[in-house]
Amino acid sequence: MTVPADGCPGAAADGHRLTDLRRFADARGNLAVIECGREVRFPVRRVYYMYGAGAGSARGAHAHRKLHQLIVAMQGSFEISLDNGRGRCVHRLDEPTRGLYLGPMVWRDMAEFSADSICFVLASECYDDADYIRDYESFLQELRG
Ligand code: T46
Repeated sequence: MTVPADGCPGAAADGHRLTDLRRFADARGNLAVIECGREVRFPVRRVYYMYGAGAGSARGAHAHRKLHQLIVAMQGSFEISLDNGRGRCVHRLDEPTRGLYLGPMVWRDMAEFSADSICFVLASECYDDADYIRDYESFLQELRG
């Protein structure tokens, strides 16, 4: 699958987008769907999830050079702060039917995890440590090209 420049239907030029997932509710409960070509427009090559957050846990503090991801709070809640070098914003994820698409070159910091939180992530590539930028000044320098 070719990843479009935005990586996600309607993604803003700032490299991220909140997207509502399709939900099918009936007497048995709820079923939510993430389908390649619809909710995500990147090939899903990896799935990972974080759970068991301790009080005051902080994660992230990096950007990715090439990776596209969709992040969902499958259970509980957490905050994710985003910075594309031109502006910053904070999102609280607290619904299993809301996904946050993150494209390349967006700095992210995650905090305020509820103890029951499960942060579920679909990623466009297998794990590659070389794709991470973990120093904020280096991130800004790479953005400036
Ligand atoms: C991201 C945010 C939202 C692996 O071996 N394979 C993997 O696929 C991942 C994701 C991690 N790891 C190892 C690497 C580290 O030794 O797991 C350890 C913890 O990873 P990290 O410190 O990168 O975790 P976070 O929560 O800071 O960041 C993760 C993702 O790495 C990152 O891509 O965008 O979640």
